[in-house]
Amino acid sequence: EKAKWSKETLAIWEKYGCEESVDKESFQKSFVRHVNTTLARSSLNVDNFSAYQATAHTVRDRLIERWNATQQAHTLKDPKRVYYFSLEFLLGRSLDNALLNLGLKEQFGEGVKELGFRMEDVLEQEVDAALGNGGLGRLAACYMDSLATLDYPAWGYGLRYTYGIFQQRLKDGFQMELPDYWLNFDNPWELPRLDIAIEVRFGGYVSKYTDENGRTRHRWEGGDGVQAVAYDVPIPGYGTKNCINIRLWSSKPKRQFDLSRFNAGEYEQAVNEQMKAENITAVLYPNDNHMVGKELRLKQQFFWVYASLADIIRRFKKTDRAWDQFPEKVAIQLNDTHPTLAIVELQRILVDQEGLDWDDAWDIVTRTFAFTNHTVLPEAMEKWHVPMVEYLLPRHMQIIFDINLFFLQKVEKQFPNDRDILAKLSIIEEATPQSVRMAHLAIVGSHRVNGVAALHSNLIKTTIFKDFVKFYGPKKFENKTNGITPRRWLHQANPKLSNLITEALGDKKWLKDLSLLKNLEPHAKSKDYRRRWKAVKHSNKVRLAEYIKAKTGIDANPNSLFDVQVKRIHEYKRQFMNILGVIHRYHYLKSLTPEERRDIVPRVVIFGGKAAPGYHIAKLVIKLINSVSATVNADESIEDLLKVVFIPDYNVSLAEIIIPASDISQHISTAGTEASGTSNMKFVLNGGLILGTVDGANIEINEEIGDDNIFLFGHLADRVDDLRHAHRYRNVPMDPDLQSVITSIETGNFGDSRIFAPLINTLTFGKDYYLLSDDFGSYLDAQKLVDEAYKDEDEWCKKSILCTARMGFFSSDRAIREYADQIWDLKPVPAKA
Ligand code: CR6
Repeated sequence: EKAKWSKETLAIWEKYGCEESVDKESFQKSFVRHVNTTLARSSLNVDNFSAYQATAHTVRDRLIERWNATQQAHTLKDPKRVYYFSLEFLLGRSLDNALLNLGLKEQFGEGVKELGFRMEDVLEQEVDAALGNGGLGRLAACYMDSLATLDYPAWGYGLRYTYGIFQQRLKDGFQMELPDYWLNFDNPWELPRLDIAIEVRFGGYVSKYTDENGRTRHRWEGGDGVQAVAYDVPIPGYGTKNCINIRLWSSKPKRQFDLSRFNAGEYEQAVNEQMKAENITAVLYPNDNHMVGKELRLKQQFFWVYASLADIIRRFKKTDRAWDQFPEKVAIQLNDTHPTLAIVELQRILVDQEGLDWDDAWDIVTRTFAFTNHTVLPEAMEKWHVPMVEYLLPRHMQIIFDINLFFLQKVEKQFPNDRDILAKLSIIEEATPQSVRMAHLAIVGSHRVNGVAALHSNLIKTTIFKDFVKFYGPKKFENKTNGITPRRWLHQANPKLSNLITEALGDKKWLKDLSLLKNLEPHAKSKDYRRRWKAVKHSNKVRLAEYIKAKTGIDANPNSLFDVQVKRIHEYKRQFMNILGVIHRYHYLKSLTPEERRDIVPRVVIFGGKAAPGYHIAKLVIKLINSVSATVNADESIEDLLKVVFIPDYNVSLAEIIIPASDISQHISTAGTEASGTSNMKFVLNGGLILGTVDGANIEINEEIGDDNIFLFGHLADRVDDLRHAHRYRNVPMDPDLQSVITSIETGNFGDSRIFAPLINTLTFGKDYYLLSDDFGSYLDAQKLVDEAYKDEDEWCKKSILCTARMGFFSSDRAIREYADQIWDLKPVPAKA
């Protein structure tokens, strides 16, 4: 296009195409312009929210510039790209992150101040983008930050849910769910691309025909169409001009409405189709580590992978390349099994539409995809009933059967007459009705499979996928230990600690190379440095205490030990064990003489987290925490020695306040159940110690920071099967301390005990599947060690500094480099120096 323009025209484009400045004055100019034009407000009518919007738009303009430059540079260079397919991106707030990553925080902060606002208040106006449940969604967000920061050519693909994860309220201590209508006001962090619309189809039928070469071919025909419309979310890197893209699809009706019905006066039916179409991306399913086989969820998955693949292929086809080069230009990472249908859809495109032979197509498919597994919990394994898949996606179901047939033929060849292994490896589960095992499909259709922490990656090889290891050999399965971005989880969430670190290390290079934190170690010996480190932790605790007071009315004394467990509420995470431990402590405190009490370390035990709306046992755990909280906090005889707090509506921006304020945090899953955990890394990076089981990434954290700086307890993963077996078939007596706590609940010390019967039954009739009784004794012992250690404030502070200093390994930059080098074969492409 440019070539066609006259010199004069080009000159005009160039004259006005210069970059927006980033100094204080240009900020103010843009800010006022956005107030007056974008918001259509007079300068006399600006509240904090408008100030936020104007600031956001000012930053957005600068983000888009980088985003454009990056996309142009990548189009020009046409490097291999990675596409990260994730049904969840838990981004949280964007403004502060963009200001810091772009290096604008100081001058824009000054600018906004002179205009009469405080940046803190402005930042507080933003609602979280909460398009995820927990660890998996936040991991995707951290990985996007690292991909951008390290200049990798990468895209995220996901869904633009109208409603994110529900908001949690408490009523009489019970969880209530409110819809998260996060798009109520305009969202400056997305670029609607209404021109990019892809028609997606469901249903219909398959017809067979013979092509000009005499080959039998298949065609998917008929069915109902909906549109996928693109919304692009720019993700700026830190200390680079690169800014990558997450493309989120929103569903829209194909036609506005059925005109014939409309004209016939059937208005309601006329808009029916519209409503059905918009339903697809209406809401994020609120289950963490739990599969619910709803048709709408399957539709979401297909809608998303169909549109994303069409988009990727359109981009690939812009350059005239042969199909066998596809895997040299495209790597697709499957974030859990949610996008597994992409494997089938790519095979369909290549065979049915592009006319490739099955085997050639399958070779391209398997070289393109890689699969990350995030759990070993049986209830989380995705399985879809064959009749449902057949009805929604008739051609895809045929292709799945064919993939399975060819796969099992190879298995048969390698293990002749072994029917057992065929049944175990089959993509189809032979039950009534049959089901498609998505994990099996994902393994068969990928060239690499990875777990998310060392223990987890070993576990999948020896348990759920062990027969696949027999068939493929061990090399297809590897480990990629999760990581977190230090930009958001230290620099942004804990600015005071970030400054103190920068001061000790001399510059901010550590934010791009987290291994440099090791140079903090010598400072642990400096008394003055420790004093300042402690002061930072204290001020973070004051900030959290103020938040707790404002939200719950509870006084949390910042001089107490802050003991935190914040994460999704799940039986396997054992918040139940934590609150039972709190009751034990309460009884212990009540048994002490005033003399003995003087030696006690005061504690504030803090909980937070959402329970899936249909997970009744998890909801009862929340109720029990709140009942214990009510009793303990109201017991004046306990004074400040123990406070129990449940902070409602835990989310990313709340995590940014809680994590920097923790002295000790709990990561106490039954060994072998928590694939990795990532908040454990965030706490330790912020100088918080952890109390945990020998599970997930706790193990590698221990290896990095040393035995002296972590409190581990409980049975190991290799004991779990035997212990469960014992509960099931022998009469194992309950741990006596646990028994007395349970009796206390049953006596009514924490309100009407009948409410809690189903919860308590999990320990008795439920055979204590998560082994609370087996671990309770060592849990209490570990808690005693924590109390003892905290008495020596100075020693504790040394540990805290060493923790931070030794966390370099857990940067998501390290994790992303491993994926890029070992799975994607991807090279950085800086947009501009
Ligand atoms: N629930 C794991 O349970 C892990 C994250 C990210 C989880 C958790 O231990 O840290 O993934 N698994 O890898 C799933 O969501 C299936 C999670 O967040």
